[in-house]
Amino acid sequence: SSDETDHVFRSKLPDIPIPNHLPLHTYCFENLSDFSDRPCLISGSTGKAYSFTETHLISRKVAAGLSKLGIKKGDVIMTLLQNCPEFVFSFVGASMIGAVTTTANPFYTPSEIFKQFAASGAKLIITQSQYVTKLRDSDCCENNKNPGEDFAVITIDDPPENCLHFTVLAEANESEMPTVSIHPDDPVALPFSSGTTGLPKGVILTHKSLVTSVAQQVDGENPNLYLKQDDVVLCVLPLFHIFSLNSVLLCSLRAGSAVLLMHKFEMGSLLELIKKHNISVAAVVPPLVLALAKNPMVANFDLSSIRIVLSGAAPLGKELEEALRNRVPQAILGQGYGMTEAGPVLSMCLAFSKQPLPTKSGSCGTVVRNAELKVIDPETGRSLGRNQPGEICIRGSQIMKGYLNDAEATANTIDVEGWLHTGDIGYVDDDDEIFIVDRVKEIIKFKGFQALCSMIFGQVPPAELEALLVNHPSITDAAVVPQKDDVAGEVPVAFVVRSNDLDLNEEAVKDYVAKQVVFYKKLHKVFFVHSIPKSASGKILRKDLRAKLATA
Ligand code: AYL
Repeated sequence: SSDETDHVFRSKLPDIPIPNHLPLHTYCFENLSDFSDRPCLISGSTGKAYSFTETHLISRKVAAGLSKLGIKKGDVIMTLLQNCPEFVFSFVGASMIGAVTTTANPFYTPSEIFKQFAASGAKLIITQSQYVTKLRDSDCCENNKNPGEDFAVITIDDPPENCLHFTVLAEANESEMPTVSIHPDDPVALPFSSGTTGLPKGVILTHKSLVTSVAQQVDGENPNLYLKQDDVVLCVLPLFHIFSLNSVLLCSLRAGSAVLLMHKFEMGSLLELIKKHNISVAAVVPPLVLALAKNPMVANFDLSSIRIVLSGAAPLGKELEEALRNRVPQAILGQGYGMTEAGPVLSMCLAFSKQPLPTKSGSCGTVVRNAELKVIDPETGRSLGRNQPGEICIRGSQIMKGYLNDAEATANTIDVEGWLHTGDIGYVDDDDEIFIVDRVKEIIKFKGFQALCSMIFGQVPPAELEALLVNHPSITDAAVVPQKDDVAGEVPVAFVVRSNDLDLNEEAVKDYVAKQVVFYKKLHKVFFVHSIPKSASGKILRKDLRAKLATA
């Protein structure tokens, strides 16, 4: 077999026993009795805290309430929520009855929400009253389904007409929760991602995937990410994204750390909350690192409680890491590298472990344990040795089961030997540290965040924008590629072939797209061309277009 000739990289930490036969909620609360009265969830805005016992109890009530509303094992519910305790109760409650949560971005437009709702087959939405108008928008009801009539809509605040209040879940009788038997390969979470190519797809994460991934981070004698019971973990990154859901929420539940929930990012309140709650672990993304490093306000606040800063989801430059070090000299700074489809964590900084190891600036950490990582030549597929950049592949029980209803995309991502191909180009150095240097996948990553908004991990799938563009009556063909941008890192720009309507100008095309997508997917430029370069098999030659941009 080719395995014999593969260069396979492993963690420097030994493998550990992982109880991934357990359902996710059972695993997360397995050690509950050790910290039952300690704070589990703290709402940043109200200060209200829920202990582990309370969190567990309300989740059981929600499980009973969901079941009373007709949700059964295997059914999908959708959360359209900012970070809040109800997000946690809903996710865990659904898990308890074998239901699956698809997490949607509340900034999405009605049509984006509808696409995820329809594709996931969700039966119920848990949201905030301010988003209900989006569900009533005609774009969201293409199939003539009416919120509140054809599917239940539950709001965590005052329910608008036809909606139910969250108390129908949270005040249900937990003893009426049905007993279901959950298999480790049953799905529990259904985040959406476009992976390396194509449209957004449901990523099936099973109980086994998430238990394995959390264990790889926080379990064992010498956990890779050592979280303690007296830690307060910052949860400002949105829980609808797998970074926050897994490495912040689920890891903290398992380890007994408190989670400080911020429903939106705002620098002033973040700094206040760090001080007030002695936040000790902060999960961040590079744009937030930039804000913490550069915002003059930060200098006036005491950040000495922070002992770990975990950055992930996008590359963190060395200069930026150094600038942050000046603000929090006592803290260990390091990165995690993940991908929704990978469960999500592939690698984590070993300086976060209980017995910390030295690490280098700029590295994304070392492959998590109980997993195998290899680097392959993207042309030949042959595995490469140390210090040679190639496509990163990962294998282990943590990776997704596959894409929902898309066997072809699944087969293109997970090969017959079980290796998940990330579309990221990187190498492993002499000390087993991973460095990401490039990407071969289509995805455009808009980074940054809008003031007063949530943090953005804008995944912009070119195929999604291309599909919208060719739907325009005056556009015959289109291609979308990333363009480098000082602020956002990358922004989407389009090459468009017009039919006969030469009046169609750049602004009109931009407006047409802007109306249909969340703000970070908006086109920044439109170039009109006579044709889109394609390979013999009809694939868009994105490289050629990117090269064109570089010289434009
Ligand atoms: P998705 N450095 C460079 N690129 C990264 C990094 C990193 N540290 N982390 C993620 N990426 C890119 O699905 C990479 O291209 O999940 C990867 O394929 O939104 C893509 O982002 C995946 O984007 C953690 C730490 C989760 C990180 C994550 C990342 C989840 C991002 C849990 O503990």
